[in-house]
Amino acid sequence: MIVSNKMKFIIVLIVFSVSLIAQSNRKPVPNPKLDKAKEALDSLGLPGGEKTAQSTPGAEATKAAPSAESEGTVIYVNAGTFFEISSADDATNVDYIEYKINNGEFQKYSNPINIAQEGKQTIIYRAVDKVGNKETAKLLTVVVDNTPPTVKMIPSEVPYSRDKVQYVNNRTTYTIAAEDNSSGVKKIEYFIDDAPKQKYTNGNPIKLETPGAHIISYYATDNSGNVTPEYGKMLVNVDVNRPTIKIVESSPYVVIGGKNYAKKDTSFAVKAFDNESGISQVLVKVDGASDFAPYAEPIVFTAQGEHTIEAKAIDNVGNESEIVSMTVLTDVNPPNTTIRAISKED
Ligand SMILES: [Ca+2]
Ligand SMILES: [Ca+2]
Ligand SMILES: [Ca+2]
Repeated sequence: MIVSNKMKFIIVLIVFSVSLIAQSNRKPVPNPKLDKAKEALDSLGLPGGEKTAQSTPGAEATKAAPSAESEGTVIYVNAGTFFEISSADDATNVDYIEYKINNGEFQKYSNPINIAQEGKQTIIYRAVDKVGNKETAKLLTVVVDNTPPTVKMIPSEVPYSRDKVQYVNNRTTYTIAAEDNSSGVKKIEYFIDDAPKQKYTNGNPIKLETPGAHIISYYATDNSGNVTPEYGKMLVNVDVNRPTIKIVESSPYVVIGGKNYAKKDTSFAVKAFDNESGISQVLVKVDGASDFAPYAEPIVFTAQGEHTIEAKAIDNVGNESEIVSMTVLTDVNPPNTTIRAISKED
């Protein structure tokens, strides 16, 4: 799926005059980057049919280095970009085109230029006609960037790892951040499972509400067209199910007058279940306490009378169970037995 941008062959046309002639077999392919380059060239204010009147040898030395202000629009390219220079003359034809990269020496132009070295570079170029008129040199500033952006995903809550599965709830959101030190990040894209890719908008984190396992794949493109070669991938399992919970007595109740009595030494265990992220906390409220407290071990009542237990559980991604409760009567007092002597006549 990933096409290395180094594989892309892009020709940027640098046009000296209005006579744009396709001289090369290398036809520019329709490409946004090419359009961008053309826009950049347009913005450099390319004159039509310009022909310098200057013919004094040696005078070009000062003209060959335009001032920093004239660097104009910077275009971002990568090592797969080629620059084709063409020129036309209104009378005596072009003798030759020459160019130099940065502070190098002028050299005759023959084939499209490729700059492999990363960083900001200038291409200075001009042509000379058959009678020796030397064009005022022009300059194009390019930033060669061959390094793709780095990209990372930041979930709003840290997923809970259980048996090598990362669990999240359906309230978690996902922010994607990309960095590029050279040409800058142009766009971030992502797709969920096999759905079509979407553009990621900063400040608008991704939501994942459908229960079950999902993969968010994400990557970024820089202004030179370099794409993160290996997509970032976030594998999560969305747990939307509340835990289940129950209170279990250690012995069956004794029912007297329609009321449940606990047998002596009966204990009450709270049991919670969650098949996905698992149980994080079990909380109980005994005999109408004001707050829930962590449940540690089975509860035994030692005071005579009515008792209540309320219990709830929370799973590892924060889903809370419903609250279950039970009421029981305890009788901790043994019977009181008496004996008396009775006469046979009675
Ligand atoms: Ca880059
Ligand atoms: Ca759950
Ligand atoms: Ca009793």
